[in-house]
Amino acid sequence: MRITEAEVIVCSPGRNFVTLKITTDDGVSGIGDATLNGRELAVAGYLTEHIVPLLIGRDAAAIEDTWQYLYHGAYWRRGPVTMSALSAVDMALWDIKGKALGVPVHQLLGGPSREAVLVYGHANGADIEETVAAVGRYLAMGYRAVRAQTGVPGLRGVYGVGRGELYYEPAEKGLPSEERWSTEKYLNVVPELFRVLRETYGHDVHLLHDGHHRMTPIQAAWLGQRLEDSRLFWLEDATPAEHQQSFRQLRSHTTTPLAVGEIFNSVHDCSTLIAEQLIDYIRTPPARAGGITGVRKIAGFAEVYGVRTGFHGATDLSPVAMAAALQVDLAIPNFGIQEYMRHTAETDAVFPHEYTFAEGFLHPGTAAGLGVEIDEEAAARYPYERAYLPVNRLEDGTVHPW
Ligand code: EZ4
Ligand code: CO
Repeated sequence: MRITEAEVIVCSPGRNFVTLKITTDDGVSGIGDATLNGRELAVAGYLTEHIVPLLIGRDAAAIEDTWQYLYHGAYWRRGPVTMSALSAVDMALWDIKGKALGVPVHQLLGGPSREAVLVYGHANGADIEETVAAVGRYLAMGYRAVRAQTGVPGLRGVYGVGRGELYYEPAEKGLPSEERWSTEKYLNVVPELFRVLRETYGHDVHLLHDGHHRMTPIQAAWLGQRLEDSRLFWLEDATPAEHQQSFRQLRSHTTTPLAVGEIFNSVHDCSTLIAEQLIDYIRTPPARAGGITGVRKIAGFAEVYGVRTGFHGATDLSPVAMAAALQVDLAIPNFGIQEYMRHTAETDAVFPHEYTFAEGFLHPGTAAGLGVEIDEEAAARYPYERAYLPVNRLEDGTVHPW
């Protein structure tokens, strides 16, 4: 089964997506997600110019060999552009293998370890009252786990606070917008938000929160301590993710469970975090880690140290990435939770998929392969539109992690 064609499809059904479609001489084709929010065309160019020529004529069944060839063969390994490109190739090859053998990919990964995949949804509001109401709407839809993010008095455009839709889309068309930030103001509201949420909904729902890399380790430690009685499922990206050593300090101060890793690309980015058990959940998804092959290396390493997964699943990960994540989630022993931000109807129409939501769980379905397709005619109706994530500044104008 030789690869005869590999095509990069860029489309924008409400937001930009980069998809790789690989076709074999048997007529089987598979798809992978190569979207890197705000840097989409870098990955598209990397694929078109440097990867596609290497794929033509290769054995589509040799997934691990192709992963090693592209990872080590580049010499310039790791990094988000390289690894997003590799992720797309790898997902497409697993999709092909599943279709060729007539089984869903989770059967190739050892079969299901659970009946369905626990997911969390995203509630947000302009203030505590609105956010509490938004959490109630998610619970009414059947969610058992909800991430809560609230606006902060005195700050405009806070991360995680959208327009009250089921999806939250931070990327904006055109050049980057700028937001203003104060960690001190933020810390004034977050403990109170979770106190009110527990008072309103009790302890029989999982609550999560994303700090989005904005606190110093000692600020994060303060927040983690204040949140202990609210018993969060996790506090995510409490402090900038590239400082693995910061988590030693944070971990020694709080029993609030910690999650990090959506911006990581390999096990090397989280080896200290995992081996020293400084985190509870690793968030690096197949779309960032070099596909299913790459994320299995991270998940396997994490399993050894009792760290569970909680893959990133925001709207900038296409339904193709979500389908791939769900195949892994269902199969691995150390699954924890899956982020699930619903896509728009336009996106779902371009990427028809088999996964379904019921009572707070997703199931990847039993279709052969990943269980997702791309409607190329529909995709062609939505050409790429330049878009960026916002840039963040402190109140005095200093650039701060967004
Ligand atoms: O900001 O995916 O947990 N989810 C997140 C996301 C990220 C976006 C960046 O593209 O942090 O909302
Ligand atoms: Co996050």
